Amino acid sequence: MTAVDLEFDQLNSTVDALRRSISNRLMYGVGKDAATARPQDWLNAAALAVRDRLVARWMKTTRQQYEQDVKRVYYLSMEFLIGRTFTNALLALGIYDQMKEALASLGVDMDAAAELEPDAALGNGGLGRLAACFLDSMATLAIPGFGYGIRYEYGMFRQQIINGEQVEAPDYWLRAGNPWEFPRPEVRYMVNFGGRTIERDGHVQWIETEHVNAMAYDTVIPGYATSATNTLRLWSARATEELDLSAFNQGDYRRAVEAKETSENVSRLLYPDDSTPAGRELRLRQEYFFVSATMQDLIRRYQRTHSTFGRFAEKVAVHLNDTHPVLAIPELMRLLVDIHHVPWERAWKLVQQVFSYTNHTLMPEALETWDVEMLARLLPRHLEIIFDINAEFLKDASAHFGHDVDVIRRISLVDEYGQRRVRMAHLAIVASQKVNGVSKLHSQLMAREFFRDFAHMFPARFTNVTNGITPRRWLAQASPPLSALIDQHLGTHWRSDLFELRKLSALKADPAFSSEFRAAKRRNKIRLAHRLLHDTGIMVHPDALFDLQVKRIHEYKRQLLNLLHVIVRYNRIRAEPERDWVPRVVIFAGKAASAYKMAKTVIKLINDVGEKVNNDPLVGDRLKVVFVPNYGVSVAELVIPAADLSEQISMAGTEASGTGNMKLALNGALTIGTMDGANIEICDAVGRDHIFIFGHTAEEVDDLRSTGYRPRQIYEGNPELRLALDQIRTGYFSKGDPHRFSDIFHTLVDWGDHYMVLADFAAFVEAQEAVDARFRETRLWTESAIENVAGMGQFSSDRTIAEYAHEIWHVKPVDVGSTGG
Ligand code: T68
Repeated sequence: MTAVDLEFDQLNSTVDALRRSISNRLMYGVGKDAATARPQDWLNAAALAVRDRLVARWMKTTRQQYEQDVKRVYYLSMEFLIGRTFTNALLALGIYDQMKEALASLGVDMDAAAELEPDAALGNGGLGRLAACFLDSMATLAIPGFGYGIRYEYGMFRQQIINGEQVEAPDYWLRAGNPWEFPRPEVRYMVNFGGRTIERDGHVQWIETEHVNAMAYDTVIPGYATSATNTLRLWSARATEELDLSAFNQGDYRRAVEAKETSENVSRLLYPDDSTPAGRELRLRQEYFFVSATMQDLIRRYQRTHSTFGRFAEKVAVHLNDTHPVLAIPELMRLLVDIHHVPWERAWKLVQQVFSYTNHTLMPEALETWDVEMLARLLPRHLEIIFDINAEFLKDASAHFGHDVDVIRRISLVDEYGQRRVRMAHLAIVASQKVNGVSKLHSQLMAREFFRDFAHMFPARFTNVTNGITPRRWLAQASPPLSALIDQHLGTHWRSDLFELRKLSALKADPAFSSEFRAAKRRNKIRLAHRLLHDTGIMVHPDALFDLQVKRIHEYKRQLLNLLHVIVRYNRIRAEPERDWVPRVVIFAGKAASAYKMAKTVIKLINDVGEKVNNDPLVGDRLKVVFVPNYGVSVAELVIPAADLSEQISMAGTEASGTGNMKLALNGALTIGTMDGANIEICDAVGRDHIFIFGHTAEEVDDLRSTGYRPRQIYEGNPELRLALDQIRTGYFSKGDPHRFSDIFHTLVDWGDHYMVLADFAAFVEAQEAVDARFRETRLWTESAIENVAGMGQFSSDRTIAEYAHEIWHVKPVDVGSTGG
């Protein structure tokens, strides 16, 4: 940044300047005067004032990228779970305090106003939030990166808990307008569906299609303490102008207009299914809709400065966040070959140079496939291209493996067992120059087991990039008390270099620091306790151990294992109320996919157990069970800083990485966890003494399964476990409906216990006893908590993005100058 820019920035950052801007924006942007403005209007006016301060930087970054003709990375994701933007933008610009004062001088309480901002909840869980952390880090590192996705009108559903059950309500997040986005009606691309293909003059044409326009909405993504900013471009469906002429000519104007209306459904809503792909046609349309617009857009941008495709791979990297955007591969082939007349071999080489792919799950049922018949109907040209890619690939594979039919069947892009389906992960692997998993264990399992044939063919293609989280949102923003304390001792630079936190290690034995560290945690616990009382009516004591399991509700994540321990603890307390129990508040939060019955039953069971435990006078404050409704980014920012204990208890080999585990450790929670996903790396980083590891390893899980796992034997052999399960089975927690939870019982005891809850139960309870023992030793506990914070340097998404940029995308930062901080 030049000295003039810097001065301009500083002038704009004063309380006075901000107050003037807010008043201006209230009048000319929102159209209200101060006398009638509601808090929401003030928030919008303040947001616009902030946005104005980002725009100059944004244009400058964009201009510099253009002038320097840099290589850009396109991060394609069906999900961006951004959460709120206001506070985040203030912190990035370094004007948080000034804004608070400016608003106060106008009679507005900033904290209250900030709570009115809806979450941009355009994602399901970890995968979507990871994409949002990556945007933050790409901007902060000044990497020329664009996020591309869908501007859903309805984001992740709002979860209400009514009578202990999940009830879904639509999330119309755009109701009050979205001050952060710029509509770009001039940036539109036509996206086609259906029709058929013909050959003319040696080129394939895709004809007789139906179409819809994709219109761009741009959101500025500010970097922290830099003037670099990036763009998140989300596509919204707009009906094309022409009407269905046949209907129109028959005088059926209404039907013609209605058909246009339905074409806009494609960007209407986010599919709320995490780890269980919905095999629905609209989902396939969504996937194609956004990648087609994106590929057209990036080609247009490339062509602004290049007249041939000769340098395409030097200037473009396209990253696939899981398989959801994989149709970008045949779409780019189609655009290059059919539209721009690049020869097939040349086009395929380019494709293989620009794409890279991250896998986020290995559970077979979660790997995406699409019915060949549906593809043929909706995207006939793409299916042809996929078949052509497959034919060539299988030739190479035969050359590599010899004529081994089994291998060929296994790796083919088309699954021929039963109804033919295209395996999207296989297409991604074949077309990508790099394929990565999201933790060391996950990447190993990918290369050694799930995709071993591919790894054999393309050993250099497979790599690991362990996930990370942005410390700006997950510590600086979410925990003002702890970040202020760290600032006092280390300065503020840890926000950009999280390895700085290492220095906290030296302070862990300093009694003054420890007690301030505890005080910070306590303030976060009090903040949460107030909210719990207000939202659920449950009163919890801030000196209790806050034990948190927050994540999607899924059998593999084993909320049931946690709950079985709760029930056993409850029974123990009732048997011996006078023992000096370590008081615990066990907090659950998370959404269940709307069609996932077992997950919904688990939510009901948690609430029923809570009802019983929380109202038992014999138990009192020794144990509380709370289900916090509507888990999402904002709820996470509230609960994570208040946690003492972090539950990361998936069956080993099932959680690809986890990122909540990192957020909690960064906030000084100790982990109780299995050797799964990134837990293993967290364990290495914080030290075995500061984490509670239990249960079967991934290898032991495999062994146990192959030697014959008998959950019923475990049930019969462990009296406490047996009692707890019998209570579930016989209606102890569901008086009046004794069979409500019998499926849970049978799943665990009689139907194979697929996620080996019972196999890990005894070890889990033992680990929980060790947790209690440590918690009694306040000094030791605090030391461990500090070691957890100190060890989190490597889990910054800045480190993750630096690895992607260097090892996978081969992109460099653009020099724009820092703004201090
Ligand atoms: C998560 N995956 C992994 N999927 O479960 C988690 N799936 O271990 C990992 O840390 C995280 O990704 C980031 O790498 C998901 O969140 C989905 O949300 C999803 C959405 C639609 C379809 C399938």
